[in-house]
Amino acid sequence: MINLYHVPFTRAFRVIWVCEELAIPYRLTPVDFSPEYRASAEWRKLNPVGKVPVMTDGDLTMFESGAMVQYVLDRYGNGRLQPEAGTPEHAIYLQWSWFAEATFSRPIGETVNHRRAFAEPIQAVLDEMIARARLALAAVDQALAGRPYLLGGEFSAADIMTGYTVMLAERAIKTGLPERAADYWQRLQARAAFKATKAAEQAMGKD
Ligand SMILES: N[C@@H](CCC(=O)N[C@@H](CS)C(=O)NCC(=O)O)C(=O)O
Repeated sequence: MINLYHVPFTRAFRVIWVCEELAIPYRLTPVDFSPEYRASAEWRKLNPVGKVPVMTDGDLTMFESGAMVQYVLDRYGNGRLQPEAGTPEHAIYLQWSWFAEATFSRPIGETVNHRRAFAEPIQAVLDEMIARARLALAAVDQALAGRPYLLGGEFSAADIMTGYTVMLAERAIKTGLPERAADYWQRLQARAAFKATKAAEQAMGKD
């Protein structure tokens, strides 16, 4: 069974969400998110740079949330939530999935790291990162013109990858989401699988 080492509000959210969309069973294992534990040899064996999440499935152990989502789709998805590999539609699906983490999440995550690393954060550096996040958000907003989801009429895992980052952006960018991105975010939150993901996070550690 898929096992996710997870801390609420962090990136395994994407993997839980894809499992919920596909109705695949999974287990959540809480992780001590302290810098000390994440620097420990025990955790570095699972994630060599000391981040979360980590996923296991039988003998397989993985880090990188986007790669986990893709693995779950390819192994258990039966063609759901992504276009057929090798098609132009799949290329655009990959584009948004990678964009979500490599370009959009990156400056947002770095604002968190910067604040944690420096007792006196440099405002100009934070402003530059937020400006890059706003530009990425504007690209998402533009892509949603006349369509409910990034690939058009159908929800895909690219919306899971991007939806998580929109959630981060909403918190980081104090000026609110642009109109189409705001509607998109409402649409994503209304999904039963999104609600089940939130509920699974909330239930963590309570059993
Ligand atoms: N690209 C990685 C990013 C992982 C990441 O930055 N995780 C955050 C939590 S969501 C973390 O562990 N932050 C602590 C740190 O960077 O020291 C992924 O998608 O899995």
